[in-house]
Amino acid sequence: MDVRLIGVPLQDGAGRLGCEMGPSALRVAGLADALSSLGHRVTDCGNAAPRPARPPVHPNRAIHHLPDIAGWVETLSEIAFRESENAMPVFMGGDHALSAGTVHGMAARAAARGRPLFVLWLDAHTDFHTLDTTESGNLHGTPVAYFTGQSGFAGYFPPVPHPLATENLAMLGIRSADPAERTALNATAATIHDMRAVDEHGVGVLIRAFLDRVKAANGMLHVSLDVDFLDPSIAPAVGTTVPGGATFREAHLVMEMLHDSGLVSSLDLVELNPFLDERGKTALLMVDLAASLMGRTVLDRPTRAG
Ligand code: 4U7
Ligand code: MN
Ligand code: MN
Ligand code: MN
Repeated sequence: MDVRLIGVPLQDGAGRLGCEMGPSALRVAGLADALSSLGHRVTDCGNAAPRPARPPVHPNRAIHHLPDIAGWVETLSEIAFRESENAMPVFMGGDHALSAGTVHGMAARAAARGRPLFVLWLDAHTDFHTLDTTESGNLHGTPVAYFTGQSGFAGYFPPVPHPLATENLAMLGIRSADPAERTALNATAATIHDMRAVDEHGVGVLIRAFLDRVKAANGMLHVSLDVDFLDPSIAPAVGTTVPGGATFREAHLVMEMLHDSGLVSSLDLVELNPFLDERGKTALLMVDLAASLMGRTVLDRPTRAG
């Protein structure tokens, strides 16, 4: 497969600095080599740069960096559309606000192919705030509301001609949702598998049911992996840790099943904050997970000294 790595040095959507270094850390951790050793043709396209900021100021005074992030959304949507024509784009974040742009662009790609887009959201959080409901004002908490076409973004972010149908959205790993997000999500058809569902059924059962639906619909699948999907004990390099996350094997099993499905058309690796890492362990884990998604099996995983 042709894989295009796109660095997104975006950190303004998160509450603390450091995600800007995420693309570098993923490169240093060997992402390109890990994927090419699996037989893929990998091109590192370098880092994306945002459009100039869009002017409007929002009445919610808590919001940070709205015009700058709107510029990123515009440019990332175009890049996702372009790079997905004949290849699989892998976005190396950067904070999760970037997914507002990548999913927007992949929705345009799916529409151009006449196929439905599905999104698998692997995260501790639902990221379903609108510009009106966010209290932290950190826009990495808003991409899902944006790309599913919830109201309140018009005039601030680019228009959404192809909103993701919420029945095509599955979230896994959830263990933190603010009241406004819960209320809004409960009114949608999205599938929300929180950690309690993972405990009760196991990730395999949950993921298989979703993949069966994607396959039956001849869908394209975008996967968005937030570092905080993982338990903080194995993935400390994130500003928004929440205890009780996915284990090493749960996360790998998700990736392995995604690979077997052959359905994944694009991937975000987001929220890595190398400043908070312990000797690169989170960056290396993210690379290993990407490799599992791209075909590495348990038996060919390299052993690394602790
Ligand atoms: B991430 C939060 F209040 N909901 O809005 C908010 F809990 O991309 C967290 O998933 C958002 O890491 C987390 O700030 C965004 C908070
Ligand atoms: Mn997130
Ligand atoms: Mn999160
Ligand atoms: Mn975060």
